[in-house]
Amino acid sequence: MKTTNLFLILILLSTTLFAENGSELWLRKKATSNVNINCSKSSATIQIALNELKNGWQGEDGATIELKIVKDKQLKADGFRLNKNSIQATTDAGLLYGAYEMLRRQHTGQEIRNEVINSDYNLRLLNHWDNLNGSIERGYAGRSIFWHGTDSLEVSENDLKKWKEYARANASVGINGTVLNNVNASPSVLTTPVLERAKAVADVLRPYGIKTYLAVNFASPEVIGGLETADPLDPEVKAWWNDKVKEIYALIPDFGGFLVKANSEGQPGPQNFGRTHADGANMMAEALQPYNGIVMWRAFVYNPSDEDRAKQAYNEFMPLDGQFHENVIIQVKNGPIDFQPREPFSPLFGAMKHTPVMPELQITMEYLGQSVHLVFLATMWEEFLKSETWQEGAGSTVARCTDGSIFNQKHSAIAGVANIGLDDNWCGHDFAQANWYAFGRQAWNHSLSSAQIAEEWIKLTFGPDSFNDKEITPEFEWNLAFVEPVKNMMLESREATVNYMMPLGLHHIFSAHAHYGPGPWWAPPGMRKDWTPPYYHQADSLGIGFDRTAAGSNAISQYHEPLATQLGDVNMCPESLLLWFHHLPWDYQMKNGRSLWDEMCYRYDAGVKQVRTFQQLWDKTERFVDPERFAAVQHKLTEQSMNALEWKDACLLYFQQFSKLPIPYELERPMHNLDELLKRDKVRVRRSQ
Ligand code: GCV
Repeated sequence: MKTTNLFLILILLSTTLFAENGSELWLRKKATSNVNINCSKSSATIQIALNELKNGWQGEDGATIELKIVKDKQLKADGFRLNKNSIQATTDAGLLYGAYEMLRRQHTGQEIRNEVINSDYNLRLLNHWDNLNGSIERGYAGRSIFWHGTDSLEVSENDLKKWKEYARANASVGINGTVLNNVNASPSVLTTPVLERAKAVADVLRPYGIKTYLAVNFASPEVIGGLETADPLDPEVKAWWNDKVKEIYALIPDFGGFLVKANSEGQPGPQNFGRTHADGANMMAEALQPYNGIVMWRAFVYNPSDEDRAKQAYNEFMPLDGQFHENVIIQVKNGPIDFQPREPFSPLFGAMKHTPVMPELQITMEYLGQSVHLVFLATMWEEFLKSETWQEGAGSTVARCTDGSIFNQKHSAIAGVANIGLDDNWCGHDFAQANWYAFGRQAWNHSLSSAQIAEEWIKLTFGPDSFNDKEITPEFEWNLAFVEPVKNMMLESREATVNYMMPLGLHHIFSAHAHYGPGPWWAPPGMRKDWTPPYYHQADSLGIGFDRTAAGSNAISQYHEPLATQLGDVNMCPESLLLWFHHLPWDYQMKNGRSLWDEMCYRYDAGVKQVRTFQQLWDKTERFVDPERFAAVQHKLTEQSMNALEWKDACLLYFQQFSKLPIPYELERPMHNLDELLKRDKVRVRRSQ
């Protein structure tokens, strides 16, 4: 081989080996100084804490710190006391969380002082919608990290490596539980060979303080147990679940419990046997109770009926409040419909006063541009968690109604539907990692601001070690020309998406099935109405929007006063939710004096412009980012920009058929025509069926 060829191969090899592919997430900072650590206790968890501190220490060189298990009434189970030279906790996991916090502060330049840091929620879980065959429902980052098929259950070295990296990333942001499989659960998940693989995962997660949970299918006793029924009051069914739970705990002694989607979107449930959700949940809770296991029972239920879909979960679950066992938690999606770019909070939050209720957030961006659009979700979750329910007077925010501080409940919990797959960068989009990070941080501390979370994530994920241009004077230039503008882009990104997809409270006007791209027109004959966009936007020659006031579906009555009155009064309802609650004429006058139609046009236009600004901003950061991640994000922003324009044109041209009004002349003219967009959507819908 010629020397030049060899040389070329070596260069190629080194760039491939050292290419930044995002796989290190926010954990890429390495130690720059030495530390001595004293700790009198040893355990697998503490060993991880020691290694992390040694490998990541950026404090004073040669410092000595102490890790100590203490008795301290101020500390909750996962909490810790952080000091310049010590971390104290009542549990090993507390010490590990303390170690990660200490490093985070060092790596992001935050102060370390004497402080007690407890978590707001006790249970902070990821839900994986991973199927046993390795596919992921609403997954946009490759195949499952847990499952490769029921004929491939053997655990490989690669599996173990991936699970360990996954556990480490989760622990570093405080996530302490994970549901390994889809809520549309295959009954096979409870067969012994599958449980053995779940045990292997649990063994890797345990030292990182993470418990393992499974989503189960309510019909399992019939499908895999050979029983004639799955009726929760049937003694044989109860015995089947008791035996199954015993088998699980023999394999996984610290198993967390079950997550259940029942009588929802075709899944079996207690109602198949004339029983209630409480009957079903309590039967499982009884089986799990001796082992301290819990049941997370989802309230995502709706049926094709004349009742507004937004009201159905409340109607079904409120009468059951107080009937659930202590180890049942009702898991409620943040909004009353389904993870839309903007929804009001579900009225169940705070209303169920005798049953623990946990929020379910969606980290994977089913409805927000999937792994193509850059959307930082912390702002959406912050808005949700800080929403005032008024259930127990002022200050009864959703966060406080669910974290145990208002209602005296044994368990407080929060879940996020994971956006993780086998892609090199875990999440499909480098910036989607920020949403995994943000979920963990907000689950730990729901008062953290999105701005702080964004800044932490940027400083941990990028930085001088990955500068493309080595001449940069790090601190000053980096902060001014990278951290600040990128943070601002992240903070603006969700509102931009709301603008170009569905401003002013519009919702669920997506292309069918895949939920990617616009489809406000989709309503094939015979289709269930509540699965078609016209059901939600209700556009006609008179106006647009869903009337949920007393004159309409009266969904506002499910909210507590004074909120119900505020939402029901068109003059007091926040404009961001106007068309969620009101059907208004096209010439309705907005607060800024524009007509509703004009305002819609301006909002769509603003969304498109915002994404174009993101493109410009990102291009200016090239010097600060390694070529691989720079190009990957640049490429995605281009696609997002094209998508935003498609959204704007599709929605405005479609709604214009009803409003019969011109798009204000000072705005950019449509770049597509409606026929072309309809054809494009037909192809998209066909492909996704
Ligand atoms: C897991 C929506 C999604 C489904 C999801 C369901 C749920 O309908 O489109 O993919 O199923 O919500 O949360 O159960």
